[in-house]
Amino acid sequence: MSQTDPQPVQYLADYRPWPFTLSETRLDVTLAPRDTRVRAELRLTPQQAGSDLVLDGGTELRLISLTVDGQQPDPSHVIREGERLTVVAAALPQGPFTLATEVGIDPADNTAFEGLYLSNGIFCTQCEAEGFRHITFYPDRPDVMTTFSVTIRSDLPVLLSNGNPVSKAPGVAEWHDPWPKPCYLFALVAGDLVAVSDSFTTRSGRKVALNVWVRPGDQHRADFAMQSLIKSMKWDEDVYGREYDLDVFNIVAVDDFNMGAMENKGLNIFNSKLVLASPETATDADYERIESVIAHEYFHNWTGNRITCRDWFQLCLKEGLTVFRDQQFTSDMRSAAVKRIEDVQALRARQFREDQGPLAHPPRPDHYEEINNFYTATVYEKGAEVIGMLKRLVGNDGYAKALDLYFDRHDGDAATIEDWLKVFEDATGRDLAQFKRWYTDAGTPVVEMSEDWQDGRLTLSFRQSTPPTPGQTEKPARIIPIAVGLLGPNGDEVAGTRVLELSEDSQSFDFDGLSARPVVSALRGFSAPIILRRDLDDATRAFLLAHDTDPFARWEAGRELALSALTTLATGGEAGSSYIASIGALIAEDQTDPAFRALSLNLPGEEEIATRLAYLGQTPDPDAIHTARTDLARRIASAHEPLLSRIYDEMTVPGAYSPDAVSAARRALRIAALGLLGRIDGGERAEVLFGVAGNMTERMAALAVLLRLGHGAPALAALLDEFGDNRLVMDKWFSIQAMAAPPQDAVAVASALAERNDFDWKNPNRFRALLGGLAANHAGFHSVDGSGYAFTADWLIRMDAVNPQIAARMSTAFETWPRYDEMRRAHARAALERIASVKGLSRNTREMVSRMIA
Ligand code: 0A1
Ligand code: ZN
Repeated sequence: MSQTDPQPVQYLADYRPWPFTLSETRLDVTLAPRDTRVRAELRLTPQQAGSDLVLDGGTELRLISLTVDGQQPDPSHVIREGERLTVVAAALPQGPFTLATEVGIDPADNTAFEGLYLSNGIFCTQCEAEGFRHITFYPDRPDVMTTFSVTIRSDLPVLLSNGNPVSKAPGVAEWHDPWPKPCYLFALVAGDLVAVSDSFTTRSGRKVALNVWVRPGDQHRADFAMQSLIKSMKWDEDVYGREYDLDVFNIVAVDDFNMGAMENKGLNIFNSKLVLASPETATDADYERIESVIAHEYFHNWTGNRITCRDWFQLCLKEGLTVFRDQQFTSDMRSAAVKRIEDVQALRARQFREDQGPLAHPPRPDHYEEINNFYTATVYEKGAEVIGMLKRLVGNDGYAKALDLYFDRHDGDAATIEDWLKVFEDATGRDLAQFKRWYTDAGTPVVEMSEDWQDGRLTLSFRQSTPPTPGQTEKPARIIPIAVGLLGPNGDEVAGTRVLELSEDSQSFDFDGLSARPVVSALRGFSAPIILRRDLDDATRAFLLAHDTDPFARWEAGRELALSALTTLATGGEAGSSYIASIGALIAEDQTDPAFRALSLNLPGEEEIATRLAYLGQTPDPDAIHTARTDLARRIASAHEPLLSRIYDEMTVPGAYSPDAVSAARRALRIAALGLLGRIDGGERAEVLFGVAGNMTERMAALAVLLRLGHGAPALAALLDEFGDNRLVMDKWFSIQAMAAPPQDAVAVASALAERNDFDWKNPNRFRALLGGLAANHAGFHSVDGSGYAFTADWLIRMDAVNPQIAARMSTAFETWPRYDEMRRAHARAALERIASVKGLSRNTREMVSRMIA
């Protein structure tokens, strides 16, 4: 069912309300793998005389019958054209009427996993963004909201849909969702599933039945997800005053899923990798991610479902806010400082990369061809950063007031970014006209900061600019909050954090009454998603790394030291000693959080070094970067061997494995030390650890060390033997081999893996494991002979015919291609052009590729 028809570009400016109201949807679904029947009854009322009724519906829907108030219209009044079905106005009553349709669909043939499909014998649905049109003819747009009554007929034991259960008898179940919703939140599941069950009593006393549905045998891996759900429900009551609003909350884990998870009302559907976890199969990072995604989908119940988006241009209204809320939740459950650093690292790796390349777009785009291509780091993560800035600007009380007003004013609405900003203006009295540019303008602002010191007065001067992005050349100044603190020469804080608000191209701020020139700690907490440029020498960075009281700024000082050393080394210079000395002092601080020490000890990745070089106007050489990073790691290990070795021995976690933050932090520091020691001990410790570790976190870390050294074969064989039938572990097995292979072997390793029978490439997780693993091997993917690009292009072409969403998402592996040397650029362009020339290429992949070669 791939969409290959050219679809006209959609523009935000063209938004018009739908000319009908829909007061009720009734569905009756009889499931069969090859011939599912969907009967739909829509209760409609025209709002503008003379409007044709235009419904969305995939070209693969087999229309069996259509009636208006029980009568079949004249066939000439029903027109099917592309993905549309029109009943002309002449065939419609002027008042309320019922449209009834029956269609036949083929879930077993649905490899795009959009609409109703089969995953390992489980019927399930994915309707966001525009999947419902592959289930029945419907106004498939988020501003059409109504109640749903659903009847499911099937012999499978578990039959689920949204809302509350009405009845269940053998072979048939009825569900009713009393909360009006757009169809992208519809869900249906049928299968042989078992539940891990619990309950939650809301603060007003509603007892909610909770179920996490998994395949029989996986129950023991679902407890952590259930506990995460209960914590999320409690947190949303405590922090946002938001209660759950149905009698049941169901989560279902499925193996074939294009994204992470989906917030369907009362029936969240999850990629099984974000539900299932046990110590021997999941890493600490997996556990943390499961906790945060369960929270994210649950939080959507208010920010997304009760208040949804008017149109898909407003996607960041629900996604930015829900990511912001899940980040707050994780900060409260774990270490806020560590979470902030992790989020900034992810933002820079994915969103800054997007902003600096051909795919740059604003958090609220104003046009698109294929909306599924806009579930991006800019919409999600930058969308969340923008809310963090708003909160910083209006303060915690202002934020709380604005959110209360948002829920009050817009409950039941399909809202816009304008509505969102208006509640902040009304609740706080602040004019946000200039702030709105964060939503409408693409690109990462660059802020240059300089210092002047005279007679006890420090003056900080700032100049902001935003480089042009595709389609946007002029970038007026934005509101940018810069949090600043001052440290005295002995390292004490002489002025606590103050937020400076930039609003003009150039601005200065004074700090008076200082007895000695302070050291400036800037962009504390990463107070705005910008690039801050300042001239700092290594000694001042080392000072900040030693003394800064703001954990983010402290970590950042270390990062800058490391990046400056690595970029110098990668371009043939000598550097590193200052970083090596400073990092040694930091990790020796036994009282400092091991997670923070681990984050500081992990060197920037090769991709990040390449980004920095490109930013400095140089052409990154992937092989030189790889060598520079490997050499620096080896030097750190040699310089600090006794210390690292002590850390490695001490940071064990006694007792049974627990995924809590404190234990995970110790393991993180331990494996950071292991990674460095592996550079000089021949992999001896890694080999021992792989054999004795009872948890996947340490085993994977050990395996990565062994693979880098080319000694991974026995460990890989052991894992295959133990977990060959566990899909999630095997995904790791595929990805780590492509990711950790020495660069010159990476394409050969990936090619050999792709030949295996268990490379079930139509499964999105398995495909992403291998292709994403190779793309994460920077010097391997960017091999100078173009073999990484060619291999990836071959597989994207193959995947596109089967699952366009996955092919289009994975195509972003190429998004940085313009920054490399001529030879690599030629290979990358050839690969992209080869993809573009495929006949019948999907709209998804076509849009991505053409933006990348524009
Ligand atoms: N709304 C979900 C993510 C999601 C988006 C699109 C999908 O299919 C194209 C599936 C899931 C979330 O934010 O979690
Ligand atoms: Zn979301």
